Amino acid sequence: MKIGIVCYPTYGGSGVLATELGLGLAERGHQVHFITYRRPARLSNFHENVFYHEVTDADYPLFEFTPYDTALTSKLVDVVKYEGLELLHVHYAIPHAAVGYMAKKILLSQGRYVPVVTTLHGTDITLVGSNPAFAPVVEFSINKSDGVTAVSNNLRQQTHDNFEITTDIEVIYNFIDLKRFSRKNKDHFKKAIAPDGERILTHVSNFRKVKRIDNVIRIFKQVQEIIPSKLLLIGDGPERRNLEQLCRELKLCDEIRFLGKQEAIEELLAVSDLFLMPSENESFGLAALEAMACGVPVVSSNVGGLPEVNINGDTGFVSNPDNIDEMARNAMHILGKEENLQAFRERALAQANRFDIAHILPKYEAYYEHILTTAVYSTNK
Ligand code: GMT
Repeated sequence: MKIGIVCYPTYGGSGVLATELGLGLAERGHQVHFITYRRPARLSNFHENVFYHEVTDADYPLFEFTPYDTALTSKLVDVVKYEGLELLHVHYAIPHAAVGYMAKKILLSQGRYVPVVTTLHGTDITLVGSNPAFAPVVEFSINKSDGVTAVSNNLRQQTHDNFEITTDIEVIYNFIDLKRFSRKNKDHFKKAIAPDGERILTHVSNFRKVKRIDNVIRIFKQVQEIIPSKLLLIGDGPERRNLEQLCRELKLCDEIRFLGKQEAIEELLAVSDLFLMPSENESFGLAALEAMACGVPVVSSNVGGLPEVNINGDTGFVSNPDNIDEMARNAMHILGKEENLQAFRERALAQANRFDIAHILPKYEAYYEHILTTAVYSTNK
């Protein structure tokens, strides 16, 4: 099959998932065309079945805001036509679902039909999508997609709660490639980070408010008062300056390392003992799943799709987002005894195995087939 994938190329779950999906499809013999404004972070190596089309800046002195949506639409029309794409899969509804719809209509006016599948990732429905500045377009373009998937049952439900949805939403969970995350021996990293055998707690995100990294630091503060430990903060974003300030105020600068954006996350997860994700909002929590794939238990909030991924009392614990004390107690329960930690590690890994690419990717292939056979050329969508 020839598939076009539209996503954000930035450091964020939807882009990571879309890129890994494209690479996985290419491995299985599909031809995959990524269409976006920058080469996605995880699309670094050459693959014979992978193509990349950059949406170049359509800038002009008149524009205060570059009309990216228009440039992306034109690029989609072009790539579908000249590369013979059979299906467009757009990740993150804003603005991609509307852009996909527009491209489909332009192509239809030229006698060519390409169905559009939209994958909802989270804030495109919750924080951002429900904002009146976007909501009417989000609702319309979801309903006009030929296929819609959501990354958790909770996100599917939230979509129904927030919008008038007239189309079916299929839940296809996010996935990881367990082979990539299988725990590597990185003892030299461990020695460098925790020279006296301290426990290593980790958080990975795009450092936005919704991730509540201030609470990561506050949970860690309680833990390290009882259990010698270090905290790795991986990623970067708008909250970083405030967080560095908080570390100084709490006098934790020697125990916390800001590592910035990292490509080989699996090497850092390989030395981690616990992953913290106290988010205010999280439709799935791909970063938590990546940790579990390295056998790292998770202490997280209980919002959104997190309880579908992190099983309370089994792969870690879930709590109300602001219950820092409970999250700190749970972290200490896991880290306090070696046998506890080992048991949580094993169960986290077993749970991650259920989300392996080998199980999930065929669900996307089957869904594409279903859309291709049911969507009709003269569709009113
Ligand atoms: O909104 C974000 O945090 C970024 C967003 C993205 O598109 O990168 O993340 C969302 O999609 C991920 C991949 O499906 C999910 O794992 C995250 O839980 C989700 N984030 C939120 O819902 C806050």
